[in-house]
Amino acid sequence: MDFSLTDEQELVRATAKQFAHEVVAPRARESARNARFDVELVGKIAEQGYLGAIVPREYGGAGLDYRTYGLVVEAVGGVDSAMRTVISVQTSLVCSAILRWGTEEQKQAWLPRLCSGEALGCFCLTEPDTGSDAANQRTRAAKVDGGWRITGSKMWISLGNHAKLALVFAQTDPEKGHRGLAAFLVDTDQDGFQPQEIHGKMGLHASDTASIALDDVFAPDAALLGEVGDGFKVAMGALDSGRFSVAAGCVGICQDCLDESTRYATERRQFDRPIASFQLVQAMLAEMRVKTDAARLLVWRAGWLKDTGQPNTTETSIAKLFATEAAQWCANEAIQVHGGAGYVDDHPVERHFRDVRVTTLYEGTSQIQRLIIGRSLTGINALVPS
Ligand code: COS
Repeated sequence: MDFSLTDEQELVRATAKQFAHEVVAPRARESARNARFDVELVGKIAEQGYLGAIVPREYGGAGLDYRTYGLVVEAVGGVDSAMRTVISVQTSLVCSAILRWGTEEQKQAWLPRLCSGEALGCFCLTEPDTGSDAANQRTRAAKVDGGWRITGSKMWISLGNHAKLALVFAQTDPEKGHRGLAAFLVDTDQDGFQPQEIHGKMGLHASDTASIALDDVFAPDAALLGEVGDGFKVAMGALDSGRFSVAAGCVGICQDCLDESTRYATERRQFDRPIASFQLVQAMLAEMRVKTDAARLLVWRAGWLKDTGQPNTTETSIAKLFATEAAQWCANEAIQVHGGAGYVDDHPVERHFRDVRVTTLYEGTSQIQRLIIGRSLTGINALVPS
């Protein structure tokens, strides 16, 4: 693997960093304080081409490879995880699934609108009683004339209140287990699609998070993504992309914690000298640097595997596990370096500390990533009784 970036990657990275610092960062604190999902800013992110970064240009996307997409996600994730979540969900969970499984008609119908930001998409897998055990969907899809009727409830759905398109997973035949699952491209204007905002989150206050009731929602036959029975693979494939995106966003958090802590430690004086001169503070900065570099290299490796068409589920889980845990650690240490100043939102590390907490939970907990890595080593699926 070549670690040097191409001229194009350098340019995309520099542009994304500038956009993140000049356009996204100045709005992040107020949006978080007011728990405001910044629709206008989502539009600006779309104009940059970031909502369909990996979608080919023929469908309205930016046509980037995964490594370059990761640089964009890192840049935005370094200043605002709520807006980074929009990119991750729209691009990795929804667009990637349509790209991989969609018919030409489905691609033409949705990808240009998703890439331009005209429509937002949400990924409806998790349910109140179905989290890690994703195959165990309680939502049911029943065949009717011309389509399907879907009934159930979904939980923790990012963009669920604003989405025009919902990628909904449902069970068509409980006896078949994960092989009975199907994925549907549901228009959220359909009767019976009822999202409700979730309040009281620890972080990601500026992110739109919904619970969704599906009450006999109609999806025409043309809305089926893949075949009946493909649903679980649609979900897992999308999560391979989504986990990459979360990991890249967490590299951004690591880097920002390091940058902010280094700046603060250099300016802040105690005992007549900058606190950066104390070895114990330098040790914290050094450890942050090590974790940031390691997380970034793991993300780049996963991206390189994706770009070269190689299997990457395990390496993506390794990147997601390491980068999310590293980002939590860095955010915690960054507050330690900032002292009392880090406990209020004058400094972004306060927001990073709250926002990063969900990253070891969503798109597969750290425990699920370890199970995936463990089974790749042993060939034993710990979830199947032996
Ligand atoms: N890509 C494509 N197919 C995959 C896949 C992947 N990454 N991972 C698994 N599959 C396929 C398997 O090949 C298998 O196919 P067959 O039916 O042809 O044999 C099928 O899916 C079932 O796989 P598996 O036996 O591994 O399923 P398990 O139920 O044992 O475990 C885990 C799956 C635990 C890995 C999965 O449920 C998971 O990732 N859970 C976490 C869910 C999650 O991330 N939720 C967050 C929601 S988004 S916020």
